[in-house]
Amino acid sequence: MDKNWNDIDVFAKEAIKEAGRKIIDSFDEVLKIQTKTNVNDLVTNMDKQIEKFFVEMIDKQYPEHRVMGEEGFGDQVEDMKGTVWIIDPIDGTMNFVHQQRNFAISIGVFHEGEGVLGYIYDVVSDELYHARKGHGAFLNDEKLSPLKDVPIEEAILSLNATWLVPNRKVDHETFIPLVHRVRGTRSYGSAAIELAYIAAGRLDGYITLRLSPWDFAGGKVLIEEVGGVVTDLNGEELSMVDHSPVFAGNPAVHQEVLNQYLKK
Ligand code: 2AM
Ligand code: CA
Ligand code: CA
Ligand code: CA
Repeated sequence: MDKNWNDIDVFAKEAIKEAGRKIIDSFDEVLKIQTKTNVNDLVTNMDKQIEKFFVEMIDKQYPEHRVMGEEGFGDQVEDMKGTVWIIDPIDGTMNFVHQQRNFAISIGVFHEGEGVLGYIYDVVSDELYHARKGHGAFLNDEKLSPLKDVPIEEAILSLNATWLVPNRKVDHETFIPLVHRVRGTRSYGSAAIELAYIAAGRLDGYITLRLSPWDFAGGKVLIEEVGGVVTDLNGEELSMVDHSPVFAGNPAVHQEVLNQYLKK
């Protein structure tokens, strides 16, 4: 191993906590809000400022690493060679703007295509989910347990209502029988938080139709470290350089839902 992953882990956690303080401090200031792909796809000056903060910190400390960030201040990353930081500075921007809660910083650090470090920081709850491949996953200082098998009837499924009404991504009837069968459904509006909740056993499945690598990179490392599964809707491995539908869950729920509802 040519890298000191422990040092990188300590550095990442310090940077994430500092970024969290910057976000909390910004609550007193007026946000500049712009739209991206559509009127409901929001971005603020804080999304940009926090991404720039990470890019500058990483460039200084680890100039040989590359950074893929949602807001485009990092590198143009088209392959996963070497060490790549995949960063969403604020995941759940709509929640950040409207609620000042239920948003997170999400970071995955990959080496030669393999997820090594994963972080999701729910800033307002001060919950830092962190994992290092082969060394366990944690919520703050508490070690997360391997995910237990849950029957579909007792599963809590995270699914946005968007996918149950006519939409451009999927036949809106697809998930109705599954929604009827599970114990309950939830939607938190932050992919990173939903993935962190899977890792913590607070949710048993999460289905969404279009995410980018910065939405799921940190969560994938976390979930895999507790024995969960993160794939596309066909059960195939996710690309770390392309957007994709995402289905994450504990292993039993993931397999059953794939076999009975998705792989048809
Ligand atoms: P974001 O807040 O970082 O943009 C909202 O249901 C979740 O989907 C959030 O995690 C959000 O991330 C993500 N998402 C991905 N692509 C999106 C888009 N084009 N518009 C809004 N949210 C998007
Ligand atoms: Ca966004
Ligand atoms: Ca996001
Ligand atoms: Ca974002």
